[in-house]
Amino acid sequence: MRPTITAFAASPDRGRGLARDMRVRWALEEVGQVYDVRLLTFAEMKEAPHLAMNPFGQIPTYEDDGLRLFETGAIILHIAERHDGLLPQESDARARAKAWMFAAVSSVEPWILELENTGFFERDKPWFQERMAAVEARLCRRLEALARWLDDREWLDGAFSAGDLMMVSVLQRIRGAELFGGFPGLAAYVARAEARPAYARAFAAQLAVYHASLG
Ligand code: GTB
Repeated sequence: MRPTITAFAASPDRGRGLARDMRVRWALEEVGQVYDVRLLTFAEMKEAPHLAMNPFGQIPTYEDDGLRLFETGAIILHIAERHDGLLPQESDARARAKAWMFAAVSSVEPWILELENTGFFERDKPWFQERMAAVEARLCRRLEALARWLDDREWLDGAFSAGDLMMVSVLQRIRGAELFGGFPGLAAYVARAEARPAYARAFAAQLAVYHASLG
């Protein structure tokens, strides 16, 4: 039985691997699990069958042998628990790798989303410049702490883990932002992760979907 995930039928990121199915594809590739993909239009994401799997009407979801999951953190933790390759065997190291997964989605990603949302939705407000500066400063403090931790480490805690997979997936969202230029260590960390063969296979798979959507 192979798992099925959902993804955009036509991703608004134009195949750049920024939609969140990419991190699930990457995790599945890292552990060598083949999978199927069900592609959804935006309308289908808001219809009852999909809302029964994800109440927020979003992708990705994950189905395997009767289990239905949403939220990439939960999906990737499930994959990592059931296969070798994404979590250390030793229990303390395993707990620390999970801590980095949570750090990615709860201590770093919210500041990145705040930056994006401010840029998208508040640009026309008279207080935009002041707010943007404050949002950037908050994000930079998180990035400085992360860069300090990484220092000359290859990965966050020993071998590459689901913690790195989540953290890199989160950081990719700001790769093009001017402020990320101030963090060459983090850029190199993202590049190291993207050089992994499993990442390349996942990226190619989502890009093929985007190219097919162009008709
Ligand atoms: N917390 C959830 C998780 O981690 O699973 C968030 C899931 C989520 O945000 N899904 C988005 C979605 O379904 C797709 S990835 N959005 C549609 C909707 O809410 O109606 C977010 C995303 C979308 C587009 C780009 N892009 O174009 O660059 C990047 C990321």
